Amino acid sequence: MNPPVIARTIDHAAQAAAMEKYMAEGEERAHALGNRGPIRFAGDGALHPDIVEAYWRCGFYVFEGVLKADELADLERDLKDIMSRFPVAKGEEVDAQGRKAIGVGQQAPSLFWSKPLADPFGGTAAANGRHPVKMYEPEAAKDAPEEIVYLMLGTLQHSEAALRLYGHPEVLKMVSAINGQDFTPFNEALFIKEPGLGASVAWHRDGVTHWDDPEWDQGTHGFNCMAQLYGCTPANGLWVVPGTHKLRQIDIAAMVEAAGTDRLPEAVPLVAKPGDLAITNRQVVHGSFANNSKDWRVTFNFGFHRRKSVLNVEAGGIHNARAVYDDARIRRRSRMIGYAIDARRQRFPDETPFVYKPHAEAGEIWTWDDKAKLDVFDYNLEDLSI
Ligand SMILES: O=C(O)CCC(=O)C(=O)O
Repeated sequence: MNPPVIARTIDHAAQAAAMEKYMAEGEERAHALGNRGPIRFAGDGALHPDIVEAYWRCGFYVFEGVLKADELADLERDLKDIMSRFPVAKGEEVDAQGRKAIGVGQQAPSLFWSKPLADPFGGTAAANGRHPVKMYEPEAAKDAPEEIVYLMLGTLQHSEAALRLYGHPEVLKMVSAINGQDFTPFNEALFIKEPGLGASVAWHRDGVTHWDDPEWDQGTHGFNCMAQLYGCTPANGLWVVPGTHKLRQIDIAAMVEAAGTDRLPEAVPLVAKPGDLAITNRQVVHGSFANNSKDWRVTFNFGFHRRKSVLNVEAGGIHNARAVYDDARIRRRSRMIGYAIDARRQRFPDETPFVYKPHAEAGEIWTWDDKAKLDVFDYNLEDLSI
């Protein structure tokens, strides 16, 4: 038997008009939330209570002006270097200059490819099926490449600027205020949303463990820091459904069904300028549309957990192989924080470096040198995904 062929025509012009209206309205809602501003600490060193309140109310916060011009220039130089080292095409082993390409010879997950403006995960069983609905896929230009890299994992081994950002003292102080002084790493990712090409990331929330844990709460799955190299707009940035990080159960497919579109009516865009750094709760419903705009969006993404959310927990399967995250595993993965702090100290000697309490208590000293550079190869095999 041959199943019936259902011809589905997409009215791209109507979609584009609806999207424009949605973006304008979403931006207005985003600005009314009151969850943006510089990183501020109260007199006793705690994160300013207004920030803490707004973050937990919304599930995300945009810290303005965190990265200064010199750091942005370093990151941009490394981004260009990284992109020049991508394979010439999917499945190839060399870059455009004939060098061994990034990802070749690595065991750890590295590059993720997509057709231009497509949604590679939505509506598939990939990543534990956590992206239940396929997003709208605009038409890409006829001369667009067959496939593009839109995501790279394990960023810290490919970019010293990204490593130094990971050791940013004010950012780590903020992380420690939210996740506790014994916070742990999660993983690091580079999202590249190139104009007219960048893929969509379908609506999802990140956590895959702990949902039935009696001690579960709004912060159980930690959060991601999202540093913006070029800023982000409603057209190319992340969208978030505020408050959904507080819900144990949520049916994303039903939300899309009820809306009759992937333009979820309660969602707001994360709008940022170059150098802003947002934090996004991993339990909040979030996603991004294909970048059909004229603007680049490049996010240096790095996440952190509360120690109790990962210690002796068996997890994995999405970013790293399934394993029990015992104390030794967490300590080993946390060396990246030590290397980052030291790499940053070398580049920005006038800053006061962050002191990571677990290292201080254990008397561990991490030095960013030639030996360390070899030690970080494939470090993300030991990510702490939950
Ligand atoms: O930046 C994006 O477009 C997607 C980010 C995301 O889904 C995540 O960090 O979990």
